[in-house]
Amino acid sequence: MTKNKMLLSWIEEMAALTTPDEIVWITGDSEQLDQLRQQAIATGELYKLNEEKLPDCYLHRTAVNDVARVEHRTFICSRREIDAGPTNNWMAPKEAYEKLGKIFNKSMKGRTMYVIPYSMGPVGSKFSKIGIELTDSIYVVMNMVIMTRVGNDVLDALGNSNDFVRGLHGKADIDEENRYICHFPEDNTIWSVNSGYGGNVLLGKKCFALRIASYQGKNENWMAEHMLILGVEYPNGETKYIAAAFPSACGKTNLAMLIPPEIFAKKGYKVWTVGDDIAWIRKGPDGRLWAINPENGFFGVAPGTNIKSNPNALHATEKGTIFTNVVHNLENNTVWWEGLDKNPPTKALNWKGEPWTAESGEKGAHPNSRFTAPATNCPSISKEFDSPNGVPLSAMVFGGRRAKTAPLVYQSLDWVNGVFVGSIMASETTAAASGAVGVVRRDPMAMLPFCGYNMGDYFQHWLNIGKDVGDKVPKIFHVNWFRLDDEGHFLWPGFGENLRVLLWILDRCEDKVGAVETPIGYLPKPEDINLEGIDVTEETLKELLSVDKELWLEDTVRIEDFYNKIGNTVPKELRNELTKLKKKLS
Ligand code: OXD
Ligand code: MN
Repeated sequence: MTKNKMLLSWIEEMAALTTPDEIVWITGDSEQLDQLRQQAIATGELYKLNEEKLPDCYLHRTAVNDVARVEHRTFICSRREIDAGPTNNWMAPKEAYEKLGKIFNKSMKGRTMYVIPYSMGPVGSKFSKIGIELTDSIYVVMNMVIMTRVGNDVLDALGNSNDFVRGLHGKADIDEENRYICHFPEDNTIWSVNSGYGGNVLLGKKCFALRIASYQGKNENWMAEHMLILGVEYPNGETKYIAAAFPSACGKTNLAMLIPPEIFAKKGYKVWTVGDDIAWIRKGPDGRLWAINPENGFFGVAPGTNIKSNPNALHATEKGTIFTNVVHNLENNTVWWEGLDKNPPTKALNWKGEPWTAESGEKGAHPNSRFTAPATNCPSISKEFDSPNGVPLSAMVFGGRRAKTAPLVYQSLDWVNGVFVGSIMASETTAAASGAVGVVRRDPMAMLPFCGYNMGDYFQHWLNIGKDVGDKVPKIFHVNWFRLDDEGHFLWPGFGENLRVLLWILDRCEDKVGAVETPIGYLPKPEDINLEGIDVTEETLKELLSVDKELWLEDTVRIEDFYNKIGNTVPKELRNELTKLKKKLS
């Protein structure tokens, strides 16, 4: 298997702690995976769905107390508390190892420990990093096989190197009171215990590819970001790439898999999906920033996904997919969720496995129910998806859900101002339909729950990258698809029509169109957003592009509070940007 002494001795140590009956190395071989699936089916951990309608697809139900990421149980265990910073939960490494060590102690007795060698990014690419996850869950093995590149070739690529992330996951008793997701950035280590839910246990995703990787990126001069990556192909065949960060539940997967409106499709525009959640970004040989999607699949939210909202995502789930906490349609042994279609099954089990009908008035699928689908299933997957060199970024986009404050789109003045724009990102939490302005949650670069170190140092890292890359940096923009009129209606149709905004962004990157300078940055001239074939009047567009100085001034107060909460690690340059903005607004 491997002669890597560091790896073997670490596994020995973890096995001595958790005392599994057996240790099984995941080779990537399909026969082995088949065997494990059969085993999981026999114990009820996986349920095999209709082979004709959903080939190679399975249903899984988590424990009722274990349905989402647990931010209050997620810790950054750096040696110094200041290095985790005030926006993260912190525990001293010694305390964390001791506390979790007691919970892990003998926790795999009577179970098997699976050793999953996985690569984040194409195996062998200079962007890529290797992790080893030890777990007692076949569900985790099956998900990791979809979400990452798993198997013996990863061990070959690792060789005798010590450069791998050590992940230990144990289901233990799925006890909420003793659930911990601990990250030790200085040790390249993640320990996760007492959960079986995706985001807490698929250690390659948020734990490694964002929290640990953001720390690695700071030390190694690259970036790990909570960003989708998409390519816009022009009728002449040229493709330009955009990376975009939005807080959870703002439609990243939908944007990444955008279907061009017919009027653009007819002209020959296409949109290609490189990634829907995470981007690893570094300077390429040409001096520009290049990005890869380190994942190999989509761990998407099921409810709301349908043939209209996101046909590409829906098609991606038609084979080789694991569904978690959705409705089990007993009529034909398939799955269903709210928002899939208007025909809920009449004979069905809800996400808890109880008999359920839509008439009960209760939701059948858990709101955070998920599909784990291979990226290659997605009809819009980019031909560069597997490229070891990644794709060059023309633009970076930040966004949030703001009823009134942020315009449809604006461009930052330069890189430093763009970092400022990312650092003040925010989203409103309440339902938009009522028209009420919701509770604003600041979520810089959509990284608040995912940055593995001090947020102020993270801002500084962005500034450093800008200095290093110089004038070849991508241009930075902000979008808001969720602007409301005074009656609480969305002003912008969203979905595929967002391509119109992306095209303006790319035109700006090429200096093809002018702009209007405002206190917050450059806004489109209304005539530069193509409204051909949609029901958006010029008047509505003007409203979408308006900037209410009073609201912005109010916002600057909250931004200052937020900066003060982070404290004196916030770079001086960003404080200067805030001062300049205030001056321009008043
Ligand atoms: C996710 C999230 O699951 O951001 O991707 O919460
Ligand atoms: Mn995410």
